[in-house]
Amino acid sequence: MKLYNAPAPNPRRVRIFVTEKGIDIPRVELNLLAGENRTPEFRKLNSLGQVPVLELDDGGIITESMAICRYLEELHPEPSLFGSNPRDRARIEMWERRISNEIFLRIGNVALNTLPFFATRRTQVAAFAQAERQVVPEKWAWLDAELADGRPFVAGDDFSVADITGMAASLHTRPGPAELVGLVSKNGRAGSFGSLRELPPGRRSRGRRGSRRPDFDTLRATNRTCEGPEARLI
Ligand SMILES: N[C@@H](CCC(=O)N[C@@H](CS)C(=O)NCC(=O)O)C(=O)O
Repeated sequence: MKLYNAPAPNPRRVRIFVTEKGIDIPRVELNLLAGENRTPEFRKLNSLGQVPVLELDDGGIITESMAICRYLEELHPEPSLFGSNPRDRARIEMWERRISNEIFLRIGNVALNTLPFFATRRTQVAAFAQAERQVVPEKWAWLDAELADGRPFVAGDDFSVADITGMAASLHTRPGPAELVGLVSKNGRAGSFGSLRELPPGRRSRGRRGSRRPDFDTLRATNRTCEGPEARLI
């Protein structure tokens, strides 16, 4: 098995997932800036020219971060990150979709429509970027209010793939280009997604029942923000 990877938000979701599962998948690192994802060879793996891509030992290909994660969940059911009963599975899917649609993809839309990197790859619509930019803080506030009931993780008692999408949304901009500044809630309950990374993987997804998400402000005050450990952990 091989994971085609790059330092970008969707591959990051898979990297966090793989880290939480405690599995090791050889990676092929692609340089997106150099267009290594646009070559005819890579397009044979993914006609959209995007990462992540999982290449199986029999040559089969799986693209789409969540499809890759679901496949890995089937192969390695423990610790469960998609839920282990019908109720949890539905709640986790619900929260993963909500965070993805309401926040993660919107920040992505700002990036796609403002970053010079994408200018030669697509038609950028500045007004759309601006509209999405305005909505993102409202959505973080919405999530913050949802989490006010004190649940330890976004879909309930356990760390799940929904938290991973929240983490990836938080990490879009840390560190990030100027175009994305201000799109991440660094405070409050939603802000603590970023700091989930501060926990060793075992603490996040194993034996975690009853544990609480760390407070982002505390971590920031002690200069343990989430920028540093990312390269090490994921
Ligand atoms: N829906 C896909 C999106 C994949 C995607 O947008 N990948 C980006 C990186 S985050 C990419 O490869 N962009 C390179 C490009 O468009 O040139 C998924 O969930 O995996």
